Amino acid sequence: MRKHVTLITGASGEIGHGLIERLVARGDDIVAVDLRPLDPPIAERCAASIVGDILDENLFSRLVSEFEIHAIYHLAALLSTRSEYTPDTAHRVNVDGTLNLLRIAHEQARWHGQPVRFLFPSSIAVYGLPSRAAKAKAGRVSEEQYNTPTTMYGCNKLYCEHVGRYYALHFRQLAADRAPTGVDFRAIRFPGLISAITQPSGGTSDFAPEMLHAAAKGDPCACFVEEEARLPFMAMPDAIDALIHISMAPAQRLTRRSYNVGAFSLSAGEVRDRTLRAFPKADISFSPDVARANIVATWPADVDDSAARADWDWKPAYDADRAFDEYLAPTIRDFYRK
Ligand code: NAD
Ligand code: AKB
Repeated sequence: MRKHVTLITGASGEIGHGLIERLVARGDDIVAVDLRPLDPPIAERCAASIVGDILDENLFSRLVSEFEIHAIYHLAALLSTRSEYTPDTAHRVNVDGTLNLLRIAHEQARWHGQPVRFLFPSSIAVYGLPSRAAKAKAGRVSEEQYNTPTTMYGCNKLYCEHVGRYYALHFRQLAADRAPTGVDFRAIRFPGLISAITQPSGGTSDFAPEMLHAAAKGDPCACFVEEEARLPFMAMPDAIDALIHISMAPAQRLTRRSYNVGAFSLSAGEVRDRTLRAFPKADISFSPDVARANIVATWPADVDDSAARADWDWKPAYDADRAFDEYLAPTIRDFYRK
């Protein structure tokens, strides 16, 4: 008998860290895959922790000979700034990699006869607001608006949302022996995430966590966007909650395959002010990188997450005050004190 497992790709990243702990705590057996090894204390809690590339099909053939996969959290990706520097590689990892995982989900569902839940972290990068004026006017953007991304990462995420929906509903639609595809694809469009215990790299919403982590370490920070640049953000525990919540929602309640989730919206200046309140000696200046700031200008200031609230009872635990006062400031302070 092969062991029933939940597969997590990109497991060594910021979301993977916290997600593994939460899933192990509720009794899931985890198989983790990442190019980078997991921290040993986390790896020890997994059924298997594999250092490998999601583009390596042999890796997955070996894996399915040993494990039966019932859910996939497909986190592996190159984030937005890194993707702009290597767009071809980004397309391979973000799109071809996702196709590999969707194919595995379909094959596994056919093997064991049950749907495979496929959780996909999409992003506010799927939006492309045409100007700063349009962004200011748009306010909270709903899922169907401004689906005109201006980054390779945003294009990759939007396409993968579509191809995920295709795998769930239409894959093999002309086959004579057509059966349900078995791929239960669910995507969340995350805002910029802020973790107290990991630091991001390669993203464009990174300016907010960079400020906080630099302040806690006593390092200076030159913010790469202008003070007025505004994005939606979310504390990492809420992001993990959102993934677990949507994974457990009854399929018949879901009215769409991709959902916005919101928590709070802050300008870079407001992040600086909150950081200074927690770390009064912080040395934060603004030195905008025009190209990166222009990417932020195409992402919405806030999102309309009413569908997630109605369909699977989404409600963030952390607004801006709670996120900074009860999670970020005290946890980051403790983290760097150790
Ligand atoms: P991260 O960069 O910390 O983690 C991504 C992980 O993927 C890394 O550990 C990396 O080594 C791994 N990876 C990259 N290419 C790989 C490959 N070819 N094979 C195997 N592993 C590979 O990012 P994160 O913040 O943990 O994000 C996880 C997911 O959530 C990503 O898909 C990201 O697009 C999405 N997301 C993140 C945010 C955010 O603000 N952090 C916001 C929206 C969406
Ligand atoms: C990035 O900036 O690339 C990510 C995201 C918002 O998807 N943090």
